[in-house]
Order: sequence, then C-alpha cells, then structure tokens
Amino acid sequence: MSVMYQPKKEDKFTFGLWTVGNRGRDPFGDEVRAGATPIEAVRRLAELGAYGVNLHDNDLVPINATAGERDRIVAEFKTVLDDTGMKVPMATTNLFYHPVFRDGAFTSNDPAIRAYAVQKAMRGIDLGVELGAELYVFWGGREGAEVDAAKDPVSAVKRMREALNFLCEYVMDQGYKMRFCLEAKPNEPRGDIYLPTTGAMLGFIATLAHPEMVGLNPEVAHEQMAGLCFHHAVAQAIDAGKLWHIDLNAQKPGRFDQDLRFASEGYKGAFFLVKLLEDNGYDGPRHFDAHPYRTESDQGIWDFAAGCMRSYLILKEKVRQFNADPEIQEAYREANPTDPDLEALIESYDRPKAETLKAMDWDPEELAQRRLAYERLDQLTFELVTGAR
Ligand code: GLT
Ligand code: MN
Ligand code: MN
Repeated sequence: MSVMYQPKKEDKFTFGLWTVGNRGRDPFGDEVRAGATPIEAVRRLAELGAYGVNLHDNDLVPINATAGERDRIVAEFKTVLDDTGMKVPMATTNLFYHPVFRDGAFTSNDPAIRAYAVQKAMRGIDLGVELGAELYVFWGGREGAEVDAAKDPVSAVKRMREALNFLCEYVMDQGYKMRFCLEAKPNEPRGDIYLPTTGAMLGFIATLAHPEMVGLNPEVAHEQMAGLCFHHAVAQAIDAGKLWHIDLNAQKPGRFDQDLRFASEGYKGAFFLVKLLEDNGYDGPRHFDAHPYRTESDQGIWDFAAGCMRSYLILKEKVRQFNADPEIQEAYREANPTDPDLEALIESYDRPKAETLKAMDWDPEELAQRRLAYERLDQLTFELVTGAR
C-alpha cells in the first residue's frame, strides 16, 4: 500500500470503542466475533496511525461497576493512552442500552428515569474530562416514540432542553473545558426519534440557555437513512459555526442504520463530503462511527479500520487534484459567473439599492438562454474520482 495514504496523527482520525468493539449482533442474529477490548482498540488503532478513540461511559466501565472497579479500569486505560500517545477527544453517555431507557432517557415520561439519566450524563462528563475529552456527544437513541398516544412531543422537546441546560450549567459550575455536540437520527431503535435531522438539531440549539456551548455531530448514515443529502446538512452546520465533530461512515439510502466502512457506498457523496471538510478547513476529529461487516472475523476489524482512514486520505488526494485541475476549474468558473456590481447591489439591503434594483430591466428569456454546462463538469468529476483522469 502506498505510503501516501498512511494516516498520521495530524489527520485526527478517531474511532469509537464501540466501532472496533462491535461484535456483529443484529436484531436477528447473535454475536459473530469477540470485538476489540478497549485496551486492544487503543493499541491496534495507534499502530494503524489513528489519533484517538471515543467512548460511551459503559464502553469502558460496566454500568454496575463499583467505585473501586471504575477507578481501576480508568487507571489502566489511561496508562495505555499514555503509552501510545492516543487521545480521547470525545466522550458520550450510553442512554439507550439498559432496559431502564426503553422509553427514553431525558424525554422519559417518568421523572425518576429523567433524573437518573441526567445523573448518568454528569458522571459520564466527569469520566470524559478525566480522560481529556473536550467534546461530549448526545445521541438520543431512545428519545422517541412508537405510541404517540402516550407521549406529548412538545413536552419531549422541553424535557430535552431542560436536561441540556442543566448539563451546560453543570459543566460551567465544575469549571470544565467541555462543549456539547448533538447527533440526530430519524428512527431506529425507536419508531420515530425526536429532533430527527441535523437541521432540526440546529433549530433546537438556538432555543437553549447556552447555545454557544452546543454544536453538532452529524452522521453520514443518519441523514442518508432519511433520504437527505448529507453534505448539504454538513454545509449548513459549517455555515452556523456548529460543525465541531463528525461521524463518518456509509449507508445505502432507505435501509436500516448500516454504519458501513467510510466511503464503501456512495463514492461521489463521500468525495463531496471530504471536499467540503477540507476546503472549509474543518479541524475537528474525523471520527469513524462504523463497524465491520457482520460477515467479518476479528482479524477483519483492522482491515475495516485501516480502510476507513485510507479511503478518507484517497478522497482527500482526489480533492486536491480536483482543485488543481485546470480543465475542472475552468468548468467550475464558467458555472459560477461573477459580477461585482450586481453582487454589491443584492448582498444587503438599503433603500437606494432597493429602488435601483426595482427599476432594472431584466429579460428572463435572455437570462434563461445562458448555458449551464454541467454535463462536462460532472463527467470530469466522475473520471477524476474513478481514477480514469
Ligand atoms: C450508537 C449510535 C451512534 C452514536 C453513538 C454515540 S452510539 O452506536 O448508532 O450513531 O454516534 O452515542
Ligand atoms: Mn453516530
Ligand atoms: Mn449510525
């Protein structure tokens, strides 16, 4: 394999412990492999050139561990992080696995479960801080409903807001350097999950008491499950200054959440996603939230992990070629005409500009004649991405 695509720390590639630890269980079949332990994950990923790992509280510390067990596990894990130079840039809480959360955590109808969920998140935040994480993800996997007769969706959003406001205050009160990222998903494991898209999350953030502390963690598969264009959602997050973390994987539209190896499906979308991140100087972690095919053995875990990183770097090189290709750039310029006077006229309002614009004589027939030579540009893109160019 070419050294050109060898991952380096500065690429900031990370994996959830739950990704390489995935045992291939699904609703219709049992485990097919052992999955990597947290210690093994850190060591093997470090060898492959990753920057770090992310974790749920219970990926590392079992939910029923005593305080002593917790401290021993965390100390051992920190030793391996130190040995390998691996970071934990992001942590999160498992608020979906235990049966207690089967009808939601922050949005449960039961105040005791809501209180327990907030307590669990506070403890998870403490753990994240102890491991050096400065980002904390909230994926509300169980925050939804099948039986709408039983739950009020307006209360659900209010409860979500109360929990996040509480936890923002907790972070500030503790003096932690920690920001939150919200991750949307339309459904699965619930029939419908509240705040189902990145755009919905963005609207919700504006209603929080500390919106400056809360950004986004969009995931490829989650937007594509709903048939949406992922890189457009990411573009909106970038525009809002809220793209602080990203979950990279692949997905066939209209399926269950497949969490496939990055770029294994939808090469073109993956190319434009990498282009968006690279062209806009995204400098957060490039987190792979995916898992090996269920057909894989334990050995295949590392082919999977290496493949995610290598595919990203291949697409990054394709982006460089795209941006440096004179013919492609010429076609792009043709597709993006400029007119400084007109742009100045419409970029912001004042009354004289409005009057000038109103008085202008536009001929829509003439404007409609202008050529949009997208066939050539799109074909050039295809040839570049496939290596024919
Ligand atoms: C779970 C989910 C992911 C989330 C993880 C963080 S857990 O695997 O499918 O999309 O990012 O809670
Ligand atoms: Mn995810
Ligand atoms: Mn997913």
